[in-house]
Amino acid sequence: MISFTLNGQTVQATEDETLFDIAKREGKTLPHLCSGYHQFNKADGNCRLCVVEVEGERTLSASCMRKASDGMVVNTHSARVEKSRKMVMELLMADQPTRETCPDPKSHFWKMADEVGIETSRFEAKEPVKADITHPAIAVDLNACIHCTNCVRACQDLQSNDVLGMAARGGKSHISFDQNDLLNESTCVACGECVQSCPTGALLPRDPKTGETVLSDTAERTVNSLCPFCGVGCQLTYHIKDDQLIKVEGRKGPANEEKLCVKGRFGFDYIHHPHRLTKPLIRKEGAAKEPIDPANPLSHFREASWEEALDKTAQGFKRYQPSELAGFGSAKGSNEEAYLFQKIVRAGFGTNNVDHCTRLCHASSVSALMEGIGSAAVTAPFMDALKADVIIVIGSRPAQNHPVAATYIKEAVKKGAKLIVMDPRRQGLTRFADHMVQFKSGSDVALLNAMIHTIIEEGLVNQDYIEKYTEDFDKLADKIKDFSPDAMQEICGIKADEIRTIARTYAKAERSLIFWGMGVTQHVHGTDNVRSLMALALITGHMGRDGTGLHPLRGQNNVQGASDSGLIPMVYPNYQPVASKEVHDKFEEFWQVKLDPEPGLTVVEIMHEIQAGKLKSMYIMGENPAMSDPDANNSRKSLSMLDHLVVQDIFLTETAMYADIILPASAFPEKTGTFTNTNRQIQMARQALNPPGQAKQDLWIICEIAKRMGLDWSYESAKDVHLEMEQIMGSLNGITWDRLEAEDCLTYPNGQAVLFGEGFPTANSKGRIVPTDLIPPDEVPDTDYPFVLTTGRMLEHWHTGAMTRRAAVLNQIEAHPVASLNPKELNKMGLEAGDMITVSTRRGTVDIHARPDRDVPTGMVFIPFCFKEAAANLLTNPQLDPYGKIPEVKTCAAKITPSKP
Ligand SMILES: Nc1nc2c(c(=O)[nH]1)N[C@H]1C(S)=C(S)[C@@H](COP(=O)(O)OP(=O)(O)OC[C@H]3O[C@@H](n4cnc5c(=O)[nH]c(N)nc54)[C@H](O)[C@@H]3O)O[C@H]1N2
Ligand SMILES: Nc1nc2c(c(=O)[nH]1)N[C@H]1C(S)=C(S)[C@@H](COP(=O)(O)OP(=O)(O)OC[C@H]3O[C@@H](n4cnc5c(=O)[nH]c(N)nc54)[C@H](O)[C@@H]3O)O[C@H]1N2
Ligand code: SF4
Ligand code: SF4
Ligand code: FES
Ligand SMILES: [Mo]
Repeated sequence: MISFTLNGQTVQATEDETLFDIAKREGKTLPHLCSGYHQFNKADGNCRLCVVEVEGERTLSASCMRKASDGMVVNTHSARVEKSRKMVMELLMADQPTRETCPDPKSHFWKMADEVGIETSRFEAKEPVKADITHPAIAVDLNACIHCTNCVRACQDLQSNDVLGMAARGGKSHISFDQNDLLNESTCVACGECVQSCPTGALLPRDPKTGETVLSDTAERTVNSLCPFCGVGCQLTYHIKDDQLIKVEGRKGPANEEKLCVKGRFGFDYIHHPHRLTKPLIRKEGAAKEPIDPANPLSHFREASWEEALDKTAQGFKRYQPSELAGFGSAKGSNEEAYLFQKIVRAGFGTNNVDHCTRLCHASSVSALMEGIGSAAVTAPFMDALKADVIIVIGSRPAQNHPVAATYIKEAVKKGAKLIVMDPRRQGLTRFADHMVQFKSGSDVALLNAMIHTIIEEGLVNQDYIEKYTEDFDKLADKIKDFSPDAMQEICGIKADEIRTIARTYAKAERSLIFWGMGVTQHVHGTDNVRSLMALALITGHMGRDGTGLHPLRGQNNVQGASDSGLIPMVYPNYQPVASKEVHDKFEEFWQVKLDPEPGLTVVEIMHEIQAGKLKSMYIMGENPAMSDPDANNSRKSLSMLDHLVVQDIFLTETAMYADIILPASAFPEKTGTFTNTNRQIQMARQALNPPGQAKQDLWIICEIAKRMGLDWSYESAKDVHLEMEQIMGSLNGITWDRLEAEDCLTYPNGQAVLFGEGFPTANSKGRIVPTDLIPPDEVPDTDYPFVLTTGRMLEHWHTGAMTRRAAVLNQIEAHPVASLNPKELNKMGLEAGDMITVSTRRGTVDIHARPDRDVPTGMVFIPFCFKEAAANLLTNPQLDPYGKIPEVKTCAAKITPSKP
């Protein structure tokens, strides 16, 4: 600690605090434009508005750059300082339109002008330039730019998107997108970080509906909450006027530090879409179950009162035996909703047939991780990328699907970490990668086992770690003999030398961290893929220390929490096995009901059992299986065969069209609850708005159905539910509702970010190494179906498109269904960008626009599953991984023909 004089007062500080921060802490925020306005990794010191006088020094100092030192005497508002600030402000104002003609009269800039006491400038104005309103989300008017470079640093340092820069020299220098491109034609990914950092209004957000710019201070109120989309769990602030969301800004959460991506920042308006369900709907007597006429989607339904809809819902469920009922809960809902949903199925329906989209997602990760190390959550948070020396990203495209997590990986690379990307397709992280390992799809085990072979053969294993913390290394060492890089190179398409190089790089590093995603899990051998990744980490001891470990990137905003809360057929909340008599008895006692002793059915099994006549009725909340389950023709047939289907959603989804009763629910900003991100961080979301029309809170709806099924429930709020969860979920130890309210974010278990430094939660505390064999994909290309079809996501759209295709900005950026192919394949077929093609597999056919994409290898076609007009899942293979029961949606055989005009 040091001590110095600030404006006549003695203050204490540390040596790394800046004078700006100390003054702020002491209650005096100094005028500022280039620093302190937005969260930056480092201050810049270029606007000179924050200057202070240090006694005995000839020049004034920028307080945002200057550290305090012992005994220094600082004055923040001396006559010299005031005079200098006025001059600075006048010079900056010369670069501005007048307050009346500028883009944002209430901007931070004008607040600073008022604070410093400057109205007009005596200096010459710069040449006017044309505003750029080509982008649907961002309006650019560089007439208001003061060259503070906040946006450049936001784009480069915070997001590592590297679109914005300064071009030209001297008086002609200016902000530029790429090579001075229009924003819409640049490589901008619309994360909006630059917009949030701009103090003048030169960059402003646009209203998604009207395109008008949204000025500072428009909001009547703000609410601190979370992003509703992905598992990164960005904290944000909703800005509200006239009960409409008008703007979203990033907030300083531990997982995002104010950063957001295009969906979180500009994708909020789906909640105000006219398609929102606002009244309960009941299928008309005698109306058929086939899909509804798209032009008149409500024709099969009539409006109903809540009383009638809820009574009919519960009476319907009561007609069936427990084994004839099932429920799909939601990873978009809160922990409290997930807990109540699994409870109503278990305690009210009397069955464990309750599952959710994790089955299509990380089920294979969960089965491998539970088997090997007794815990399925990540062992380290993604921010630990910054502490790693080597990072592997396999079967995952974080720059697109976890964009804010990706910023940490990109930053790590800039600071010297080595990045190995392993994926059949190139991607956003490729340009940061030291090794882009573009291997053959479906050959992960071959590639990973060849790496393990190298590590064992070259003695790069961590013998101490293996002895202390693992078992069955011998079995692996024995099995791996067949997997030399030379033997595997043909199969995986990567040269033996390259395999050896990446194996050494991973093994020899002090700290290596592995991220993986759906390219690893969504295969018939998904569990084996994860077992191989785990073996890599266990034999090298890259586990349990900062910057090491295993991070299966969780997808949905609450898929971690929904799983933790028990939306899984074989386990109760906190992974307590249904099959254990002790656990079963404990829950019977705790809930005071009779419970089914048998584990339930999984998502795809449920779809099959409907057609076998065993399942008759379902409750589906916040999932869209008609679009997200594999082999959609078949899953839609199953949905149509149900006697009694109740769908609780915010839109009339493709799934809801098969419903007998549709219950209009609350969207994310309309409710309060806790959500768990991929880092095991439990965070508080707060209600910003009321649901529209007669739509109701999800929690209320579940409770009302439960009451009508004879359950004696009296939860008034999410807090009541959380209090019950705290009693039965050990993982919530110390994580109380009140603490979450106050602190916004708590990590489980016990605040530990990195797990397993001292062994694993297994019977003998050791991690089990499970050797794997080569299993080919269930369907490989042949002469009839020569292409590999792979499916997945795009940056702007969320899964089945239910939300994002109703978000104006997102749907303008990606408006039409596209299939991506290598340009060489398009040339071969004589096709151009945008031409229609027909893609078919043994299960279905879609007509779709062709998009040339060099990231896709020849022989492959990629289709995202967000477009209902060309639903990718009409094509996919429902074949399951035997352990995780996850379908192989990442690869099947397809043929492509140009569509007939
Ligand atoms: N924008 C956006 N973000 C999202 C989502 C969204 O819908 N939209 N969804 C969220 C959810 S729930 C999830 S689970 C995550 C998913 O996020 P990711 O795991 O990144 O998902 P995908 O895009 O499906 O596929 C990942 C990668 O697998 C690769 N791949 C294909 N076949 C193989 C293979 O055989 N081996 C390997 N190693 N790789 C292969 C693909 O080329 C692709 O790059 O994203 C989350 N974030
Ligand atoms: N071909 C192919 N298929 C896949 C995948 C793939 O890579 N390829 N990936 C799989 C993966 S990883 C996943 S996670 C699944 C995702 O599959 P789903 O979970 O079925 O997909 P979403 O579109 O996210 O569905 C969410 C639904 O919840 C509704 N909703 C949103 N917020 C709320 C709310 O607050 N309350 C209520 N009641 N409803 C709400 C939305 O309108 C939407 O209908 O898809 C899987 N399917
Ligand atoms: S929106 Fe994001 S990617 Fe685009 S210029 Fe701004 S900071 Fe860069
Ligand atoms: S990274 Fe994920 S959580 Fe963050 S803003 Fe984007 S979609 Fe939302
Ligand atoms: S805020 Fe310190 S120099 Fe700009
Ligand atoms: Mo997912």
